[in-house]
Amino acid sequence: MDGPLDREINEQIRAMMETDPAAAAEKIRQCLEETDNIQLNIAITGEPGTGKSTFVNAFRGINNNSEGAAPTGCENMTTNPTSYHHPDYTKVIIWDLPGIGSTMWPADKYVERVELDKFDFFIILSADRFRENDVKLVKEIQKMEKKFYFVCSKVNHNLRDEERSQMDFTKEKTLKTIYEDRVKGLEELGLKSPQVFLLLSPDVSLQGLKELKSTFEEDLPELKKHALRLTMIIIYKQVLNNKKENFLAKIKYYCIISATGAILPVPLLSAGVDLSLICLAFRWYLVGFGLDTSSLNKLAATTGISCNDEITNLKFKNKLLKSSLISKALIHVANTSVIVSKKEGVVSMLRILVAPTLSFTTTYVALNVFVTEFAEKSHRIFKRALGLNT
Ligand SMILES: Nc1nc2c(ncn2[C@@H]2O[C@H](COP(=O)(O)OP(=O)(O)O)[C@@H](O)[C@H]2O)c(=O)[nH]1
Ligand SMILES: [Mg+2]
Repeated sequence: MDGPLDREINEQIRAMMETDPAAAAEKIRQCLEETDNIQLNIAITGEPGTGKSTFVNAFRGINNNSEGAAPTGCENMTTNPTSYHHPDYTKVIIWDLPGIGSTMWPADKYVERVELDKFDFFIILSADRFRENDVKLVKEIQKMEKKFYFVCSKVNHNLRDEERSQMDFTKEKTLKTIYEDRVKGLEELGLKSPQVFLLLSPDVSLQGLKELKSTFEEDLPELKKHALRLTMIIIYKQVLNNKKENFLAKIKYYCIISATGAILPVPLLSAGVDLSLICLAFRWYLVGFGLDTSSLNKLAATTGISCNDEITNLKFKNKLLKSSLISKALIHVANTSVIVSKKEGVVSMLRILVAPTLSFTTTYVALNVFVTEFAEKSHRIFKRALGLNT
């Protein structure tokens, strides 16, 4: 499955992310303006038999028996995710997914096996009240910060049942009750203003589907942009992880230098070596993760974020972070020395004997903290720069 952008542009942006995150952010900003070029992969999901394949057809404006329609009915269960282009919307691909909770697609394996994370937007079909599997899907989608519509299919069956059992039955009142009940179910899961649509039957001309389509048309540009932003954040995270791995792999060399300095029996030399190394590495990491002042200024300028914004404020937080992390590292040295001296009692001898390990550990801990925290911070800032809340 292709991502929201052509492979070539994706690779171009990835390369920029490695060397110049601000330039990558600017390129992404340009891509966000051309929503026609952004692909949106929509997954139609839910339990088996809820009308997913029928919905795929209706959404594409065709009937179940039209040519090229998704196979429907209990004899034509969807066995693998199958894609369909939408005739009216450019770069919108609809994926008819197998039902969650069937013998072939058990609920506990569904998310991984169906590769739910590859899809950008979800339409969950349910032929009744919320079930455990629907909740599972909603939670997974929320975890990925993606969006979804909830579609209640076969509502004509609910209407028929209510009509039989209620003396004062009216269609409007029952539809309102069903709608409110489904919305309440989603709100109880912590969702604000969930988008719920009722489908009375698979008829392509019916009201529920018309409403869904007009909402979708309105939402489409924003859905595409959201999909692009999320994908770019995932790529950035991969780039950051590679950088992190590289930096972490080199830490042991710094630690050896630090430990070598530490065995020299000159008072305070080891702390001096540790500290200057730590400061040097700190600077490399800042630049490497695009957190130095000039990179942050460039990012702020390209993303149009004002001076009072969080991104600019982070520059000041960096300064604080710098002092607090370094003092943390020194406190670590101090604490370790105290523990050793109390236990053994022969402070000066042990100071020389244990110094290499001590210095090694201190530098190791401090540099690990920097790399991990900076990677995390860089990820948050980039997310923010692309307009996603952190
Ligand atoms: N009454 C009614 N039947 C529907 C509706 N949607 C689908 N069906 C029927 O339900 C059966 C299963 O539909 P299908 O699309 O294959 O379900 P899937 O397994 O979720 O893909 C088919 O016979 C459809 O005609 C609906 O909204 N109302
Ligand atoms: Mg199906």
